[in-house]
Amino acid sequence: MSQLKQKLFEKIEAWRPRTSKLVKEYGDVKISDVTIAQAIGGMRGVKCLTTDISYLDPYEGIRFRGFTIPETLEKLPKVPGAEMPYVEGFFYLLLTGDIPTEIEVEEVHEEFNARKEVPGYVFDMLRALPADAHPMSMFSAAIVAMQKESEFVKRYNEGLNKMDYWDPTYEDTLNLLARLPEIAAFIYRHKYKGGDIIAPDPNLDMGGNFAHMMGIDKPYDDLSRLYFLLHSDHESGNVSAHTGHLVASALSDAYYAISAMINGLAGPLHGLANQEVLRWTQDVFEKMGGKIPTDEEMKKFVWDTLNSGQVVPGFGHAVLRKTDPRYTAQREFCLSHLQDDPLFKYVDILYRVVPPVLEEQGKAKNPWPNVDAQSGVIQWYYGVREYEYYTVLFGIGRALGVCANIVWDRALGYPIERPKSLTTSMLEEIAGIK
Ligand code: HAX
Repeated sequence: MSQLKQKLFEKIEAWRPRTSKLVKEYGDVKISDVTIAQAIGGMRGVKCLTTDISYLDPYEGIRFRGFTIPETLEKLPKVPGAEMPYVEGFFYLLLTGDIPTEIEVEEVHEEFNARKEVPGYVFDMLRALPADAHPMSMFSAAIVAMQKESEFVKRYNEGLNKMDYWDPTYEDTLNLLARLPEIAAFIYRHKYKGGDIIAPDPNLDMGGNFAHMMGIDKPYDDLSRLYFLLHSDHESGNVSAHTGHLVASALSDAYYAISAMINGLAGPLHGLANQEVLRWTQDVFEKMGGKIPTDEEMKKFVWDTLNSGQVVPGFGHAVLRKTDPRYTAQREFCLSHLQDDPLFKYVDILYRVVPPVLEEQGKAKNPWPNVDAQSGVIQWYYGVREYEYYTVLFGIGRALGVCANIVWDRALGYPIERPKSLTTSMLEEIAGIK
């Protein structure tokens, strides 16, 4: 058993009694009431999921295993000569809850290296897809195509004890995570660079290797590390994380669950918002003839969007009630690497202009920028100008968090998810209308 798996096993053994005790002895304790507005309105704020991988405070933002983004960036071992930590070490943190040593990071790197070979049929299938297939549908299809490799399915069919479900789930998730960067880079180079594929370099860490396979020079490696880390997890209730958890709860394997997660991420109100931000910003850029708009001019573009019944992409959030610290972390990266970029200046103006406009409009509960407001602009700067590709990058990151969640879901024996529905008549009756 690898060091990581052994450590995880010890953590699982220690954790299981906590969950059993809560269910057996405190199962009747109420944590939430549900209103009619919540039942109709997307279950906003209903506390009915459990995860220990991350927690989202509305005013503070995300904590990964208890650590804020600045703490996470500061505490994790860094790639030599780089500003950002190893993605491998970050995954170790998500999975075990502990900050790894350099040696432990190296072991995760070795684990990924041993598992990273992408089956040839995945590339054949991607080549056979229509030229105008969206990169997210290509990514999802590539993942589900590998489902036949599932260790979980093999072991389940042999008669696996429920207590051991986590073990082949761990194997599936590590195999999958090891392959995602190469699949994603293949999609990019196949679709946009005439099929000029760059082979992986096993000596590089995950972020470094991804930048290498994309064919983009430093500091794109650091940007990739930051990007994967920031997008990894946002507790369980967002569409992508929840979809992954939900599908896996039926004991569908990690390939099915992560492919489904990617499909959820591909919605414009969720992960696709990063492409929408760039589309929107580029549109303003063209209308302005490349000139930097005044705050008043920008305000008009924002109002035009709102008045035509559309959302301003990159702003607002279902849980957050302040500027997303994932936005802030990317902004800091921009300030040190692309301060003078005209599109970055646009984003900066939007940061000043949009929140008061949304407040004035009075609909959005959170007028502040979210993770997607800044990310596309950085990709554009480093030459990734095909903005429909951006959500694939989000998907690599999100897979880290969802995979860690799925392993723990299986370890703690979380059951198949099945909330109860009511009819509209029943709600009317409860409300006393009838
Ligand atoms: N622009 C215009 N209107 C907005 C808005 C925005 N950025 N954000 C919220 N609103 C509107 C909502 O559409 C809603 O209008 P209706 O009452 O007419 O339906 C109203 O304000 C109340 O919404 P809310 O309670 O504040 O927000 P929700 O929890 O319903 O939705 C969203 C959260 C993120 C989907 C929303 O803020 C939005 O559409 N933002 C723009 C798209 C975006 O940036 N998505 C990415 C979010 C981060 C993420 O998940 N990344 O993956």
